[in-house]
Amino acid sequence: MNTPAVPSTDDPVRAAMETALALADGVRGTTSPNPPVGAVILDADGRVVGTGATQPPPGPHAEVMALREAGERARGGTAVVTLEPCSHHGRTPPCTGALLDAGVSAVWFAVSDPHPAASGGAEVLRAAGVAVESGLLADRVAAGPLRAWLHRERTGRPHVTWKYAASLDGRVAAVDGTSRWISGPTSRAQVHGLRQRVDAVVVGTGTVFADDPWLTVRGEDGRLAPRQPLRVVVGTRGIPEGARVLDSAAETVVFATRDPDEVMAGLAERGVVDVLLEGGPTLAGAFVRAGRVDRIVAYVAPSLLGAGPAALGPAGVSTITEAHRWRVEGVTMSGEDVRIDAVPVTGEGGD
Ligand code: AOF
Ligand code: ZN
Repeated sequence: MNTPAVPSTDDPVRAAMETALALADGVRGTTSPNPPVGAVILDADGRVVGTGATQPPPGPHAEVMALREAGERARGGTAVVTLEPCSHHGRTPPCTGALLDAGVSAVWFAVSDPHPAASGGAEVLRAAGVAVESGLLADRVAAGPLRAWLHRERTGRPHVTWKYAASLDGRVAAVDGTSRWISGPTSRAQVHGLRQRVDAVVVGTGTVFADDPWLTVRGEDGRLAPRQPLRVVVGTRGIPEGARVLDSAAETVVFATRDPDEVMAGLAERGVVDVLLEGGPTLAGAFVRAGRVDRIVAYVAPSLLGAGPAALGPAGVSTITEAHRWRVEGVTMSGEDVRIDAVPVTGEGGD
């Protein structure tokens, strides 16, 4: 085929993959248990004639959405997709069939589909005479929109991001228990963005007693977003009547256990892939100890408290050599706060 193996930055295929990546990012939190995928169709002259992203199950896959928009203009064109097109009939017919029916002559995808039933799309397309290339922007796709789903495919468990906001001396509340607001408005707004992109938000009963959090996604105007993540409360203490997590703004489930794996199994059963763990220290300690935190997003505020609970409760460390080791993959300013992103030393990286 004529397309170069590694397109330059001004290449329409590369630009299309950037668009597909952004499209995939835009549907994070809405597609589980399916992966959020983006697709762009270029016509034979390299012009964008269709864009699409995975719809909530059992809705169409990204390729089908993009092909619908492209119509006849897809014939002889190129499909650019963040995930290898599926070759199986699941909730929806195979995307390989849709691409062949549409008459595309080339397909570029970023990441191979590891799902046993859906994989093999590249071979199916090649066998039908379509030029197929893979790997373009694969690292960014795998570390971004596909990160949680790839983790779930690999481990069978949802992906967990532990988010916390602490003072410069690592505390999440003052000695009297007050914690509003440790982080600044920019960080608090970012947290709504994080919640928006996950399937479930998890807290311990201790946090429900201490802070009575609402755990909803709100816009800048304070209004509830149309789609809300599942609210999850973990612990054996029960929840006080009238707690805000029990209102009708979003669905809530309670797990009367302290075992992270019981929680993970329960969430996996519900099709949850991407989890935001929001505290508090006791629950976070249990998750870290069990090796069930896959990424940390820490907001560190330039304030000092001197006393009060630390961000992390007991996590099975009794001497320095037992410390849980993390690799910092990003440090950014968030208003007046510092945001630190970290992954386990054995982790995969990403945003
Ligand atoms: C694609 N494009 O946009 C997505 C894909 O049950 P189904 O039919 O919805 O298929 C689910 C599987 O398809 C899922 O496990 C994954 O392997 C793949 N997802 N494939 O070609 C898409 N979301
Ligand atoms: Zn598909």
